[in-house]
Amino acid sequence: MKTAIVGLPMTGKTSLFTILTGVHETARTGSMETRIGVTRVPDDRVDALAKVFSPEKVTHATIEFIDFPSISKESLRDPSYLASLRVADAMAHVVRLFESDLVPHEKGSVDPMRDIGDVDTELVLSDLAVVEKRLERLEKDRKKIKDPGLDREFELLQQARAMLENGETLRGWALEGEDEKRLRGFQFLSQKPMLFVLNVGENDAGRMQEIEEEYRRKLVQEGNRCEVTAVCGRIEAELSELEPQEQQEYLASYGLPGSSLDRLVAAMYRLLGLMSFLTAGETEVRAWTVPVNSTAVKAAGAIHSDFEKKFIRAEVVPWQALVEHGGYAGVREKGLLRLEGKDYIVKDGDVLVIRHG
Ligand SMILES: Nc1nc2c(ncn2[C@@H]2O[C@H](COP(=O)(O)OP(=O)(O)OP(=O)(O)O)[C@@H](O)[C@H]2O)c(=O)[nH]1
Ligand SMILES: [Mg+2]
Repeated sequence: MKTAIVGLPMTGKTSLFTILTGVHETARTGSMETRIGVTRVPDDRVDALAKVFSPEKVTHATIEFIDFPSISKESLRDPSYLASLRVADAMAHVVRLFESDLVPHEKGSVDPMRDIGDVDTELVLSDLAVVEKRLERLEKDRKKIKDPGLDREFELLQQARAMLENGETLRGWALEGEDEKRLRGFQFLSQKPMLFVLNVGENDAGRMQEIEEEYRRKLVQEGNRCEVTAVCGRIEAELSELEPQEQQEYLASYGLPGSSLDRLVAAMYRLLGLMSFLTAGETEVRAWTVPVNSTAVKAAGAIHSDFEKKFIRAEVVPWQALVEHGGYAGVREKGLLRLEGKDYIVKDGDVLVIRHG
């Protein structure tokens, strides 16, 4: 899972990247260069299961974060910048809420809703250019070749153009099945799920949850594939040098509900409709990320494509039960290990043992 960290200049993108990945700022060789870091998704369940099984290997889910130079008309014309942005699964737009005389804001004042609108407008204009170019091409091709596929693509792109010309992003566009496949290859920027990361000033750290709620009301609507999370970049960058226990105490003293990593990852999972199931044994304890409402056979496929093809049954137990009863023998004795078929809907935190041919 790749998340692009984007935003206007001096909003705290690199600070956030460092907090999330532990990768520190290094000199860039080119002004359009991106940096990649991998983050282990924090998961208490994995840690608890690892205590029970003492496995050789413990594997958390991971998210790749990419720190992008600030977004602008120029950067969105740079081919390598665009190419890296297109392959991202989601964007995290770092929005500046902090005031600072030492750090000038590109637009002269702090105005989060203006910045959100401006960045979205750049994404929309970039997509519009792609749509118009393709429509021109299709216009010519459709005169020469009769193909219902091309006709449908033409229709869909006209709809896209209407939305984009109206200044709307494509995030709320519910495309399904064949239509979704037809347009997938364009990797439209304004269609990517969007997490707004509010970078709150240290004086407002205590009001972070309140601020997050306020912006959630403004920005998140049913089906518009947006989420909001607040962070305090300055404080957390300083805390990242401390031991986890100390970090927790500091965060609590600022009235912060957990680290930004925990909250950002949770928001990202909600945004993308993801959950985790687990596998546990003496060789490995591991978290696997799948879409919410995945069936047992799809979950098996996430582990190995052969498990999906040759799926017989899944043994399922909630992770708490496995921890509480000290392993499989314990839960089997209590009758807590259930046998489920292909169509079983896997739940967040289920531990699965896949029986396959
Ligand atoms: N006061 C305050 N300063 C911050 C905060 N977050 C970042 N800064 C400062 O803002 C400046 C820019 O931070 P970066 O993280 O480099 O921002 P950026 O968005 O990566 O900047 P560019 O890549 O240059 O566009 C640095 O001097 C940071 O110390 C914050 O929450 N509060
Ligand atoms: Mg930066």
